Amino acid sequence: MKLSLIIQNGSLSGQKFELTGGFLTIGRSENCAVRFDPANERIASSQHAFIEVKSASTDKIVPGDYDGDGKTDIAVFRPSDGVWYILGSLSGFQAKPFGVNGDIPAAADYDADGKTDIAVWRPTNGTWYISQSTLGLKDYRWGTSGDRILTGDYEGDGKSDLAVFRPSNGVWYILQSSSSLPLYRNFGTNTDKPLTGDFDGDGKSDIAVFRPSDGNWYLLNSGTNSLSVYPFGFSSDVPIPADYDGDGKTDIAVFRPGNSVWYRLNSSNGAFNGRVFGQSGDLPSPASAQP
Ligand SMILES: [Ca+2]
Ligand SMILES: [Ca+2]
Ligand SMILES: [Ca+2]
Ligand SMILES: [Ca+2]
Repeated sequence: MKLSLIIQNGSLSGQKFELTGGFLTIGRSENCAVRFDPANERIASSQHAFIEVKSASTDKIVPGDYDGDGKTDIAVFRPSDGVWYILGSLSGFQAKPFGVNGDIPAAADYDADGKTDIAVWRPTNGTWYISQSTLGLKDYRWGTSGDRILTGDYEGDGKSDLAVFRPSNGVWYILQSSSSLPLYRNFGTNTDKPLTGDFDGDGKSDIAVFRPSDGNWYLLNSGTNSLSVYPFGFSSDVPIPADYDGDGKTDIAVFRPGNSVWYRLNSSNGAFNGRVFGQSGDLPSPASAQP
């Protein structure tokens, strides 16, 4: 929790103060004091200070190419009002109501027209609700409460498949879009972080997990059906796989919140890359970010 203070009037009007803990004194005569205790989420003030407290944003980052111009668009899903706010690189700003509070955003290209479709998965009934940009509305029940959704094109027909990972049994349940046939794979454990991406570059999404307990990435390459293991990252790292070097293969990458460094392993040449970007409390947002 962080305290954000904005002075509303007087000689300091418009000034902003941010506190993550401790004591702050405001004013020329130092007659206004605020104490903030984040552990107990308590705020106290003297001299009748007016306090504005902003809680952390609950928006979910949902980048995608919604307008199909080949550029990723900035977008968020706001659970509190069920609205998608999209800043299209071609189409500009739009706000589209789709989904309700509690839904998990599942934006992907389900009808293979090159545009990301607005979609949500509802844990309470295991149903996917998809607003396909060309083929229209579609809903389908796949998965159950407690599952983790992982959109991707696992059989390579260009359409994103409905896919969930069930932590309780370590099974991936994939509904292949081309044949409507299910594909089940036992891969991963309860405490793994399930991931997907095309790590071997064959045009099909690969099943993968990051295991915080040993810092290993376990990849099931779709091209050869073989296992690859890469030690990369600490238990507290956030896995952020994406194709950073642009060779068509997803690169292994993590964001380390403690020092705001993006670390990655380039798939093209195996080179290690570390770069500071962002600050404490930021959410990393590669184009492949999974909510
Ligand atoms: Ca775009
Ligand atoms: Ca597919
Ligand atoms: Ca692949
Ligand atoms: Ca790459």
